[in-house]
Amino acid sequence: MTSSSPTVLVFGPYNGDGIAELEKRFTVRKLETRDLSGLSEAERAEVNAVAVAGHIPNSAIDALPHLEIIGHFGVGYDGVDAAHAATRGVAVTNTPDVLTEEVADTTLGLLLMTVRELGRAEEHARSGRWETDGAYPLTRFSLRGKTAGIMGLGRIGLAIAKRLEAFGVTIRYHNRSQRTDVTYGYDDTLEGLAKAVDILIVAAPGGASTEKAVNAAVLGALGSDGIFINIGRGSTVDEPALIEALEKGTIARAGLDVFADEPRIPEALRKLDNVVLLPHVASASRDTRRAMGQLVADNLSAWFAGDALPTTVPESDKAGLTQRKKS
Ligand code: NAP
Ligand code: 8YV
Repeated sequence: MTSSSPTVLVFGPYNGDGIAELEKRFTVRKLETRDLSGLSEAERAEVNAVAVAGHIPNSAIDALPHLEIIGHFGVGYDGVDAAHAATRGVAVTNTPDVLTEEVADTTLGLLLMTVRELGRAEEHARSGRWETDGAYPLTRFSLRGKTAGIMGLGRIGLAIAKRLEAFGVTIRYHNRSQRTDVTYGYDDTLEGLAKAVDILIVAAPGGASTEKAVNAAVLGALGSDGIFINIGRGSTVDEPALIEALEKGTIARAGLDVFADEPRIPEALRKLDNVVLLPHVASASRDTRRAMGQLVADNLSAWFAGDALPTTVPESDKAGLTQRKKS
């Protein structure tokens, strides 16, 4: 890219195809760690945009004097304080829609692994135990006749619901507000939803409004035959309470793609055999990650061209940061 093109700082680990896409359009500087101390004052002053997957602290936003926009690689932008960015006139974009179907597919995979023990059954076949020990035991659970409750019936929640309908599962949901465009049963509290269903699925964003929302009371309401699935954010669950519920049989099983302190998963959780653990892979196909990287780059291109941003977050919309002011 020409030296006159805007400078994009890739802040921390980032998808390889996404970096290649940025390099086609911008001057790119990569920072493997989430730490600006390696950049001189002059180098910080060159940065016009940040591309980040996950967390950027406010101190880093504040330390980049010519920062105009942050392109977040991921739809859930709880790692970026977009309201703080707005106070500095910095727009924030995310990557909705392009990952919705992939994440919903993975959720169904995780649900089936959890309910029908497919990972353990596969291991039974692979290890030769089928031949030595006989058939894998019948599973305690089946999807037949079950009701699933979705916390967060948004883009991904709806795509999960559509798939569950095809599986013959009845659907209920809890959002902060009832939707007018669906006929699924609505519960105005999470505990109420947990009480009404066999399977509780979290597809809501992280952040303050959902922090530890799935707590001991919610898990108690789900009950001893209850199944819990989380593909939203680990912060939405009180993880010690979940571990205790799985250990004591307060709920039956869980399938988790996200954790409170990734990539660390508590030992107590890893040793339980009534939980299925995935390493945050719901959107992790090369095609989908490539589409996400493209959307980050498209947002940055639109900004520097003075065009309307394709996918701003609500905090930026509220601050009127949807298009670069013509100078
Ligand atoms: P979305 O379309 O904005 O949907 C979010 C839904 O959550 C909305 O229906 C919203 O409804 C509801 N919600 C928000 N705050 C809530 C609260 N405090 N209590 C209850 N419901 C609440 O977002 P999306 O594209 O479906 O993505 C959802 C989330 O999935 C992301 O934010 C991200 O955290 C997670 N995700 C995870 C992966 C993964 O790899 N595991 C991949 C992609 C996304 P109301 O506004 O009416 O409450
Ligand atoms: C991210 C995600 O891609 O989009 C989200 O909210 O959680 C994933 O799709 C993953 O966190 C990598 O940044």
